[in-house]
Amino acid sequence: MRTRLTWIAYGVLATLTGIGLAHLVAAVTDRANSPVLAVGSAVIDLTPTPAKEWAIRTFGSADKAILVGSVMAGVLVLAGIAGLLARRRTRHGVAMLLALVAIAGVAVITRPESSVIDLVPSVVAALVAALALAWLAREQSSVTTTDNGRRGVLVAIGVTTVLAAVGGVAGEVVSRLRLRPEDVTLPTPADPAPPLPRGLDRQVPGITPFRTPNGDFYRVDTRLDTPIVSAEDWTLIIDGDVQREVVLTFDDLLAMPMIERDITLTCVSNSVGGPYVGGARWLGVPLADLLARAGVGDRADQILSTDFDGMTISTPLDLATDGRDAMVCVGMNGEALPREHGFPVRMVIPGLYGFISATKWLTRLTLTTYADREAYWTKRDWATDAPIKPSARIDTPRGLEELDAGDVVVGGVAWAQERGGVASVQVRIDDGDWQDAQLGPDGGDDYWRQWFYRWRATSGSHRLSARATTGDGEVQTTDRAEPFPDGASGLHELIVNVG
Ligand SMILES: Nc1nc2c(c(=O)[nH]1)N[C@H]1C(S)=C(S)[C@@H](COP(=O)(O)O)O[C@H]1N2
Ligand SMILES: [Mo]
Repeated sequence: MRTRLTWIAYGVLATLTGIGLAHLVAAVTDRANSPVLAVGSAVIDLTPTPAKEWAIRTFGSADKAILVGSVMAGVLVLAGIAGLLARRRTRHGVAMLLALVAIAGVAVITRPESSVIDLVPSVVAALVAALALAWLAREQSSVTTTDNGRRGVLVAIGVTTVLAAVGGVAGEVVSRLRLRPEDVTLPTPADPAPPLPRGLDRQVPGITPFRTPNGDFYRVDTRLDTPIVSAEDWTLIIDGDVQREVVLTFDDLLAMPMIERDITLTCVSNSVGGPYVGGARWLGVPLADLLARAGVGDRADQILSTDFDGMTISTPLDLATDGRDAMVCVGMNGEALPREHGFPVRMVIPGLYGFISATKWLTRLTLTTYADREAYWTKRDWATDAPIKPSARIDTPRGLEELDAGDVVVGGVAWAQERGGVASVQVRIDDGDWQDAQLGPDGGDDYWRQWFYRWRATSGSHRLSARATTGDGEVQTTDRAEPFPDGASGLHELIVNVG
């Protein structure tokens, strides 16, 4: 009995060594070719949909781990049998291991768009497992004949164990660093945005660019680091008050029809005239499509979104589902989301400040109530309902700038998301009348608008003010408010000195 167990263990150990090193080789090339994962994916593909849905319902987000675990268990049982066979004749055990790896090879090569190169990890697994078993078998046989044999067996066991562990662990570490933003191929939107018109960027020196480049986009979050989240392991869970829990992988999300929208994001902490606002082109799945998959129950009044680290943001369900372009985004200005801005997946909802809408590194959407669950900023007494307040910002000239008398171009941006966009911007010099500024091109109601005003500056110190009027007819309020608890208001005003 004891020798049988020993041989079973050799079969298992040899197989783990092969699988471990193959996992590492696959991780640096294409993780999907790792033998265990390839067999696991094949099992998923061959499983009928009702069984798949049962597994997701029953195991939730653990379903992938359970699947990989089951495949591993099956493989190791067969590996144990290979070990037993090797006890009589090494080549029978080796043959069985090769047959086992051949299953993985078939799983790899039958994947769509696979090529012979994809078989490399399987070949590595086969070679390493066969050599390891042969080695263990040889050393084991010599134990009975010589006294030195025992040492040889221990060396063989030690070396294979270390190789198996190092391969497996290094493979996981390497693949976690993979599927980085630059590795993602974004899908073509089913519903693309019209081309963004050329802005006033060149015409008005000093004005904010019409589109904010990703590298210049403001960043506001609670983190000290830039989170490294792998798209490979990412899942989105939709749970809580839903008819059925939904679990999606990154590939599942990429396979859904995407919309593309130009949306100006704004932070509630932005003071009047401040820098925490940016305009980008977002690519993502309509939030409504995802919620429809789950089927929202009738108790929920809040979408509680959770990031990869457990940070929570709450969004009023009625606002998120009132027909605005709420989206779960994978792309920003034609690229995968930069890590700073939520890679691999974030929310963007036009018209709501980011702290109640724009969850980065998103992993979970929970349909719940404000009575039941409090998000991070709700606990800190910020508002739960915080539509973006319309605002005009003066970008040029700068406050306290020294100017020459004569023609001065005053310019900036204004935003009025989900309020019909910016209908007009007006400028006032000192206590004069409000004068209409000229608007730049229209990028849609959820996008900001550039504007400029030609001013004949006269000597002396002057106060410049700007205000926006929304497409819905609302004139920007002069009431001053600080950012806490639901956003700053009041006019952007600055003083310039004309020589
Ligand atoms: N996970 C997470 N998401 C978050 C935050 C955060 O702290 N953690 N900050 C929010 C706030 S306050 C804003 S204004 C936006 C800013 O998005 P950006 O950094 O991409 O500009 O992200 C939101 N999403
Ligand atoms: Mo924010």
